[in-house]
Amino acid sequence: MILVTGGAGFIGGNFVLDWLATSDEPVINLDALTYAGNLETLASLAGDARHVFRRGDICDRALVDELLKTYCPRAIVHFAAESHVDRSIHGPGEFVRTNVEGTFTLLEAARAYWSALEGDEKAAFRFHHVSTDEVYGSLGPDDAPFTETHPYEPNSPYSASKAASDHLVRAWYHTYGMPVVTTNCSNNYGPYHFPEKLIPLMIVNALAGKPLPVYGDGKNVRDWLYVKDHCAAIRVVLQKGRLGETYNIGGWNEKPNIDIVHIVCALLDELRPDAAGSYSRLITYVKDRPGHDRRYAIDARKIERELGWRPAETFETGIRKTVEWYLANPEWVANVQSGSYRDWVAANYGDRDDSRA
Ligand code: NAD
Ligand code: TDX
Repeated sequence: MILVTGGAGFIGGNFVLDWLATSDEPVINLDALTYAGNLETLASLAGDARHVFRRGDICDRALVDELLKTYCPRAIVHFAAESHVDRSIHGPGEFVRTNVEGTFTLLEAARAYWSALEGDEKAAFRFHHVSTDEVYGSLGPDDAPFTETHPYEPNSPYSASKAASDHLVRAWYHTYGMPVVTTNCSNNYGPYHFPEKLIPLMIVNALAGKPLPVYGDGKNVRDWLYVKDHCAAIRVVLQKGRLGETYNIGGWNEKPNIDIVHIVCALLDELRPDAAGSYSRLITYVKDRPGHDRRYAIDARKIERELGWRPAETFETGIRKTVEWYLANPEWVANVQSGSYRDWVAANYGDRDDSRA
């Protein structure tokens, strides 16, 4: 049994689906179901006894203690977070609460649980912290990609809160000897991505004939990785990553945002032609994001060399799969956009907790 936090979100949801497709080891999935948590992503697991879902907050120490005591997981894979940079600019408090306080609460609960384990069970336990390349700050055009020893220079409330959580995890290793590993991954894309993020937003807006908002000059660079490659990397690190280490995960796929938007438009032109002409006509330059990091790029040589992980998808194959997935799943998108997936949560969990959305 493994305990996954945030397993109803984009990457956590893909991870749970992938995990149960490749292993019979059960998952206990702890997720608060904020605006970003969507159990429709996990609908294919209905009735599957290997997946136990528990709605709850990672800041709730009593609940985390209860789950650890009841299910005795051999590992915790910690995805739960507030994840959207623009939201962090307008409301940083929730980012500090979930990303910093929540990680602290999990670490303390895990430490108490792990301390009481014995023998092989104690030796096998690990706490895997899922983090981001944004903690390293912004690169200039000629700078080398981020390695694991790059200084931390977070610039947004989101990246600062993730950096703080990374530091807590590191300290719990050095101070208490907790068996932790941290991974710092580049921008993910793929199925079940909430359409507030660049790639899904461009797909759904284009299909609706709405403007495609590009921040600033569109030349900010992100390094893109297909979400299932990230999930595979986490599985490998969980299996054989060295304790106390950090591993960067990325696919060597740097691209300016405007190029991404053109690629999405070209795929839609091919797969769902619009009588009004190319979707690129909808591109609209808008005001820049405050403190917008110019460039991220991941040097993934450590995980490749030490653990033998390599991405299976190129950007070309991954982005085609992604656009095809959104075209094939209009209901998932419509339910997210209309908010009706929240009603499903209310019907199944007895309340409509939008206070933290
Ligand atoms: P997401 O926003 O799609 O999902 C986050 C999930 O966490 C949601 O299901 C939400 O309900 C849950 N959650 C939020 N607050 C919670 C709380 N207090 N208690 C319990 N559950 C809570 O995020 P994502 O894009 O899937 O990111 C997952 C993790 O991966 C995050 O830690 C993020 O920092 C990291 N990451 C994301 C990317 C990316 O490109 N999306 C890249 C690198 C790292
Ligand atoms: O409408 C938009 N227009 C636009 O130009 C949006 C939503 C974004 N952008 C730009 C901003 C970024 O340069 O596109 C780039 C990608 O933006 P996001 O999708 O918001 O992702 P980013 O800010 O790079 O952060 C993402 O990757 C790292 C995730 O949201 C984080 O959780 C992860 O850690």
